[in-house]
Amino acid sequence: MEHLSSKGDVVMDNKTIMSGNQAVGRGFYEAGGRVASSYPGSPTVGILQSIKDNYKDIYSEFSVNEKVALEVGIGASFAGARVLVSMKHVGMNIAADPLMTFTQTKINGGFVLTTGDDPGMSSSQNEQDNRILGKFAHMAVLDPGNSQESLDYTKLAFDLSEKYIMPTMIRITSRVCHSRSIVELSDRVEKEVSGFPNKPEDFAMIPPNTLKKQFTMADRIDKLTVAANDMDINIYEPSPAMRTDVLVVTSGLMYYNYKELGLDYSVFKLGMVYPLPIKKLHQLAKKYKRIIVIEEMMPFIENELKMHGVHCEGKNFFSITGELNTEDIELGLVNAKILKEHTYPIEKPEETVARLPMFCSGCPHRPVFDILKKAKADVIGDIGCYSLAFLDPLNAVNSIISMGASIGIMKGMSKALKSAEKSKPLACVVGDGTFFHSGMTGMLNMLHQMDESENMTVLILNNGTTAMTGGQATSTTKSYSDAGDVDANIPELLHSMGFDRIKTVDQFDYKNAKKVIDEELKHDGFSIVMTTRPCALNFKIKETPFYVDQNICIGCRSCVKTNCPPILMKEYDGHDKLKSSINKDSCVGCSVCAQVCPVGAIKRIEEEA
Ligand SMILES: Cc1ncc(C[n+]2csc(CCOP(=O)(O)OP(=O)(O)O)c2C)c(N)n1
Ligand code: SF4
Ligand code: SF4
Ligand code: SF4
Repeated sequence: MEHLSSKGDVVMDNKTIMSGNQAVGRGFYEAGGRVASSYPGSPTVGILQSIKDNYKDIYSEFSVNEKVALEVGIGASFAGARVLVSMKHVGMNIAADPLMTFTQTKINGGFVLTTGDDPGMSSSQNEQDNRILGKFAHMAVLDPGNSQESLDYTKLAFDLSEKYIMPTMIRITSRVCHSRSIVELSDRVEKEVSGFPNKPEDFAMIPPNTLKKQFTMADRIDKLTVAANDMDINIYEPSPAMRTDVLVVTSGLMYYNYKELGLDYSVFKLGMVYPLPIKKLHQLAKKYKRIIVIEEMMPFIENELKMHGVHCEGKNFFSITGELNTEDIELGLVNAKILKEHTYPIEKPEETVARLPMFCSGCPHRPVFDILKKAKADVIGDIGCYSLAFLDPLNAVNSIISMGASIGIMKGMSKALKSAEKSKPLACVVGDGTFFHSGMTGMLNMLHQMDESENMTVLILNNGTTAMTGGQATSTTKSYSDAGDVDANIPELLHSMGFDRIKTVDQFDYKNAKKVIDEELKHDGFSIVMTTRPCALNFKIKETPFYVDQNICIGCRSCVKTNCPPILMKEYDGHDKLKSSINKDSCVGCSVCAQVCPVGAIKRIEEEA
């Protein structure tokens, strides 16, 4: 018996319980992986984290963005190491430029790219189906449905990558990433790092070389299409009742969700969703009256089958968005008139009190948005914990698109308004993680054709971490804790780019922060304000809490409007009016509420008489 993960999961008879993310990490370890890179994002952040926590011999890094993570991986593969690069689905958009050229080259060490799709968008700004990107990049796409498959497919993906000399993609979904099930472990197989061969025709992608590569890429997909017919992970399960009315074609988690219904139709479970084992499916299609494709999100398998002349149905009956659970699948089959009625029990979710996500107690972002809201500023939001300012009761930002986009969006908006003589002050907010990920280029772009008559303010909320994805280090973490190994100075960086109006404020000095931010919002021209307080949760900040003196409180609710969880209005004996109160256990003592109180009713507990 041994303990495998930092969570203390027990291994017995070579078996343990793992999440899909941990299983991908384990598969990489067992496959002899050497270098892993990633950029944090749900649902795949746990893959690199588990490699970091458990397999110290593997070099692993959270890179500054997905493009760099991919490039680190490309370099390691060129040098002959087995490499795993993981990212959330939208990360593929950032990494697409090197990927679309890398996919033409020869890999040297096996290369696996794991992308986490998020059907239903439980933690994402869009719901893109990366199976399509995998096809676009001429990669084999594997689709695991549970933790064991996540482990096994990762190992298989390395073999395919080396056999067909291509990067291979594992498309995993949120539910598989996060759910835990039994996996069987094997020993690690050591793989040599062969070194970088000096063959520019294979690795330098300029036209004479790239022209040939178009045929190489098409050829390997043709070969894989043939090989797919005999792959163990593409499984045909004939109907136990020998029914020939329906063949269900499905993959990944959808297979297991469908199987919950206990039906006796024939099933074809695809482990590899691109390219399809088309010869086998063609032959089978002849035997069945109807082919029903069950898949989440886009009709990818359905369209592939149709493109190859296999008549099938799918998205007529199943939603094009969101997760498909067993009830949804059954309802789809009722719609398709395959089942007569809906019988699968629909579990009613436990009744809970509806609660919007909100900033933690003492979150350093809160006072910034309180100030921006009071200033009635037009604020363009970005991606990070500060996206929460979009929600009630702050409602302090009015657009959110993608990481780092707020800076360019603000510039475009300002230029358009100016051209119509409708200029108005604009502001945008960006965290340190997002600034380094893709905000810096937007900042440099600001300097081009800078017009000092346009009033724009960039607020950089430097909390020293990538808080929203679980507190991974950024390039400023070292200023706040030992967890960081880089100490980039954002104001100096901006200064060297050519900006001169850069203010740094401690937002917990509320009055001064308000004064500075208000001034910069009013300043006719371009200005930058960087806030300096670290993330309260990640750096476990807990200072002496505050309390409300009910005899001084006038019930004005200014403190409540800062939206800090420990504060609520309540009845006090002997007072008709509701007055504020603070839960001392969850207050971390940031003092912001005390500073907004107009009558000094909020005091530190040590000041209590
Ligand atoms: C392209 C892309 N990669 C990753 C993510 C996942 N993600 C959401 S918020 C966030 C980080 C935000 O960090 P930061 O800007 O420092 O803000 P904080 O959460 O610390 O306030 C990341 C990486 C994403 N949404 N898009
Ligand atoms: S994790 Fe940090 S940045 Fe995010 S809401 Fe909590 S305190 Fe604020
Ligand atoms: S001092 Fe006030 S604002 Fe700060 S954590 Fe405590 S209750 Fe929240
Ligand atoms: S801000 Fe001060 S006076 Fe107003 S409700 Fe809060 S504690 Fe009471």
